[in-house]
Amino acid sequence: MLKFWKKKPAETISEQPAEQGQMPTADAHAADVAALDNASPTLDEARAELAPAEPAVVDEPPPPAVAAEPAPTRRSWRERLSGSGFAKGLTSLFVRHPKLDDELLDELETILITADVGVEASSTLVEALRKRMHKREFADADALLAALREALVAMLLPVQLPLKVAGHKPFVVLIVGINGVGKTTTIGKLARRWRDEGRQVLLAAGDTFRAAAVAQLKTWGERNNVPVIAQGQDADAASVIFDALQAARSRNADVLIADTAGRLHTQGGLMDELSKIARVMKKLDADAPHEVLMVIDGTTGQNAISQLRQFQQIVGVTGLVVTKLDGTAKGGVVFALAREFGLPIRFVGLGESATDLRTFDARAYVDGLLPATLARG
Ligand SMILES: Nc1nc2c(ncn2[C@@H]2O[C@H](COP(=O)(O)OP(=O)(O)O)[C@@H](O)[C@H]2O)c(=O)[nH]1
Ligand SMILES: [Mg+2]
Repeated sequence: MLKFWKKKPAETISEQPAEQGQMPTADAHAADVAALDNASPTLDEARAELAPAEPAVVDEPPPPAVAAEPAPTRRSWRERLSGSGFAKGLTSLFVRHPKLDDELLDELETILITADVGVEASSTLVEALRKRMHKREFADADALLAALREALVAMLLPVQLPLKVAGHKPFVVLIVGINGVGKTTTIGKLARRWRDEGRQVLLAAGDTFRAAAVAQLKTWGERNNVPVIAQGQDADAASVIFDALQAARSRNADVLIADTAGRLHTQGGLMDELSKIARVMKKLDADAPHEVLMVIDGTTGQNAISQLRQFQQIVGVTGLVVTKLDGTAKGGVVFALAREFGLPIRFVGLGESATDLRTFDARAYVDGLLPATLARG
């Protein structure tokens, strides 16, 4: 009945060359199997909880065959962000209204609110600027813009806390968030980034709710030469991820990134699934997951706040990725999230391709959103 635990990684492990200075993966695997055979009570519990599923399929990309995506030219933050409503609104405001007066500040407040900065945060920002303006601190609109820039950067600096993938091997990253926000895409980008940094990465196709989700993850794996652990559609997500964590340990992988479903038949179903995933991981590593990364679509506006609140209750979120900030995103939701939760913003998505994920940088972000200087007519 438990054969699938023992069998499936065995065939694939031998394909992996043992890395220098590390325990040979085959031995590591044997040790894992032995550990399972000796069935500690916690592993028994894990097994009892996991329905015996179809054998996992390890989607090994043929090593030299698929060339990784050619590196597209990395566009600057400003190039990516200047299309946002935020950037456009501010540019046109200062062009239309170069005079420093209360009306300008009222309009500025409206732009900030429209860009999803949040009502409270917007009025706090603007009132602080208003006081300084009345004290004649600003010589011209450029000076006001510089002050706004600094105030915005100050809001974001506390959440500029990059993810440190260290201290655990494998370092387990659980990706959560509602459907369509960019979870699978972000996993693909992270896999590419960490692989390029020389880490051995493994992906777990834990969104078993939709067959397309598994296929999509496999495509990212192939494209970037990163193995994907998957089972058939409707497989138990916790079992897939448990499996993947075992495989990652056997292979001495550096990072395991696990995809999850964004929606199940019921909200309670999603809650149960995510807590089961976390519980089952802990049978193998009491500290796992080491990062619960919630992906938020930057175009969803204030709804992002309630999404995060809900996921906080389901599973302790430890970091955020805000996607789709390129193009038409309003961009202000990043400030609202920073102010409301203070959770680290690890990365932002500035496009759809593999290299369009940036480590969050408060100053680069604000510089990208704001016009550099004011065009004068
Ligand atoms: N423009 C843009 N599109 C993105 C970004 N991240 C994801 N997407 C797109 O959003 C859509 C949904 O992404 P997906 O990863 O399938 O979302 P999931 O359901 O959360 O896994 C896809 O069309 C992605 O290409 C981003 O940073 N910028
Ligand atoms: Mg997905």
